[in-house]
Amino acid sequence: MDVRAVGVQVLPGAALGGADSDRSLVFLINTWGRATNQSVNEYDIAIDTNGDNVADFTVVGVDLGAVLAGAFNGQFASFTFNAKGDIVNAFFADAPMNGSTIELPALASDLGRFQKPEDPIPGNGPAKRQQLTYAVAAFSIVPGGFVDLTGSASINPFSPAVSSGDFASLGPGASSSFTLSTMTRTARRRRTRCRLHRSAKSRSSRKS
Ligand SMILES: [Ca+2]
Repeated sequence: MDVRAVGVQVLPGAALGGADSDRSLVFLINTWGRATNQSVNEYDIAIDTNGDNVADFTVVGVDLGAVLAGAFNGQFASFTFNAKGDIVNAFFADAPMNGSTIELPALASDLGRFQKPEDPIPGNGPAKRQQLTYAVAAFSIVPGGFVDLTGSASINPFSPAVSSGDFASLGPGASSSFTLSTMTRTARRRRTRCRLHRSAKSRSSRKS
């Protein structure tokens, strides 16, 4: 259970039964080694939504039976907990046997992220407050004793820097195409300038 890479896939809200205005998030963890069944491990994704470096939600990949019935049953699930430790939502995880990839679903709305009106500057996208920061702590349950911690990364579910999660159903011989969207360097610079402008503005308003 040595974590190799972590990322997030953003899908339409409907993919996880959410509203069109919501977003389905799939946290993906890849490990260097493989597990016969991922129920021998637990993966905690600490999610900070207000930038104070304290987790406001935790998406936990863990054995379903262990959480709901107090006995392991070999099915891997994704639970979203709030800061009080209450279960907000749960989904079956995708964690193939003998595999090294764990996919943990969660709805953006369950993490307190909702679509907001566009910023007043055209093309600047939704406000930065929609961003969430995540980091992974992986624990070995069997044999136990191993812990792996990652650094953190941030994503805005409503305005990710790179599009992801495109898919299509194809009949025999059919084809389809996708448009890959990335935030351009100009857009990133424009957003940064906007933030700097706002900080300067809030500093000057505090002085007055
Ligand atoms: Ca926080």
